[in-house]
Amino acid sequence: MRLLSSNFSPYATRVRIQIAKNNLPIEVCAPEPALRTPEFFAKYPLGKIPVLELDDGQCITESWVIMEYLEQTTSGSNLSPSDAFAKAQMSMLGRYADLHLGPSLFPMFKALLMKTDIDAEQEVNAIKAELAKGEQLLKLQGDFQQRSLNLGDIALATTMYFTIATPKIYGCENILADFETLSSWWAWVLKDEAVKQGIDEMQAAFMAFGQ
Ligand SMILES: N[C@@H](CCC(=O)N[C@@H](CS)C(=O)NCC(=O)O)C(=O)O
Repeated sequence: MRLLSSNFSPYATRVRIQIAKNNLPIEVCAPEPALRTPEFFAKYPLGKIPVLELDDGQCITESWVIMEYLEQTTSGSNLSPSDAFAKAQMSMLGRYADLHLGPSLFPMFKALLMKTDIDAEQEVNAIKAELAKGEQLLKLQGDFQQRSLNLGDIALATTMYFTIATPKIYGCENILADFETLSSWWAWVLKDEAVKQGIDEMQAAFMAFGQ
């Protein structure tokens, strides 16, 4: 199997973290054909990475779908609870990352990439409004320190990296400052070696972009 990936991508980084955690024999490579080419779209119709190519040439796209597939096909993995409610809680973290927190960051991230003007204060407030939801969601889920790290944590961690790093460039030193539960969750996930390594890879790619 091989994973079409980029260290800059929070979505691809989630899958690389899972690969590292389970020591999976998956080759990680750059998108090929190149992204945004007709050849890429012809082969991978959704046009995005990550893509997991199976040994028989079949492809799976969408990071969460890839992660669930790998979890189901990896014997002995414990990144997804077997209890249905615990699993729903895990998925809520993943959905929160992709449908709430991530989109709140897009305008600021896009302005950074395109070097266009933005009302940074307004955007920071929009991101904080979504962080407030995540803070409450995590609180209601009980003590994360009492359970093991799961796919939801991994998905949220890579989105959280950009949620912290992007506003910093616009002068917001610690966007998590007012969110006690999210701050301790962030410190907790970073204690995991594979998560830390994935975040470090993204950070290096993000820093290289700014130079
Ligand atoms: N919902 C998708 C999002 C994937 C995504 O947006 N990937 C970006 C890289 S971070 C991409 O491939 N963009 C296509 C492009 O840059 O043309 C997932 O979870 O996999």
